[in-house]
Amino acid sequence: MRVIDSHTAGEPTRTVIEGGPDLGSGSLVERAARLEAEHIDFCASVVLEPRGHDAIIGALLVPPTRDDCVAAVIYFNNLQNLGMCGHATIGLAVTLAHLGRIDPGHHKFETPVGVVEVLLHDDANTVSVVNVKSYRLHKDVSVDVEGHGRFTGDVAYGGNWFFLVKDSPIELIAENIRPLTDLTQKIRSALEEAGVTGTDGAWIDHIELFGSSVDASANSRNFVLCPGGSYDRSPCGTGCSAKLACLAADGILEPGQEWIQESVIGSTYRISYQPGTGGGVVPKITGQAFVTSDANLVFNPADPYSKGIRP
Ligand code: PYC
Repeated sequence: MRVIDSHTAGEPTRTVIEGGPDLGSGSLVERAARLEAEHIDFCASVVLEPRGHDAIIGALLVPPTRDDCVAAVIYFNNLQNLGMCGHATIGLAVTLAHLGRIDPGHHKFETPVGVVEVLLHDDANTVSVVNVKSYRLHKDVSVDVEGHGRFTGDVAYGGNWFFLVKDSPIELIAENIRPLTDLTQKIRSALEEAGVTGTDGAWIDHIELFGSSVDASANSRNFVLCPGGSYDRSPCGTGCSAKLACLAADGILEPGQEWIQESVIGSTYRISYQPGTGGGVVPKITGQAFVTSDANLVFNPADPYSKGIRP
């Protein structure tokens, strides 16, 4: 199985180029459901140890259903599929450029939650993604978090579901990744216990804490807990989209105005939005990705961990 690894602002993506499962025909939503239901061994073997690790997002290329899309992709992590993934979309664009499949310019990718527009800049490492429409569902939802007291945040959609807390009680620095992970996992459990969900009962699987940026040129710093328990090394493309929806709804950021979002490791995205039709925002995320390896995964039937180490 041929894979190309990249990182976007520090967050890794593994794109499966050849050797992935045949998901048959149908819409991308149907094929994504088939990947999750019938090909768990494939997903685990690509992203889990010993070949992968908790933070890797897999990107499976499948035939697009639309003529205007240069690629169709299903993202998956160590737990499940992801509807959209901002950092992996930037990584995918750079990967396709590395393969000579796309040139700098405008392209469209199909994802299970909709079509996203991608601008590959001339350096072939910088990418701007115009994401699916994003919106805030609830403002100021409060939950009691075991050992930490009451937390108030917004529930917003950016291609995935997020709970966004404005003022992190723990400093957002790499040295605090362990306590930040523990706290955000507890916040997520508290939301589950309180029955707080996204639209149609969707699990709020990402938690974002915000605070002041370390670099004075950035507007804010974040820590993002991902569904499988790892943290996002990048400022999280879909998390930035949810943030933009909240900034717009609060009248803090004007359409087209730029915001620089810093991650917990100090990497940045430049982000902005245009108003969405019928509400919400259409986010634009700009970041850089780099290819780190072009490899073949080897599957030996005698290897007891060939299908990944699963707890
Ligand atoms: O960039 O959207 C993102 C993302 C989601 C989970 C990890 N990265």
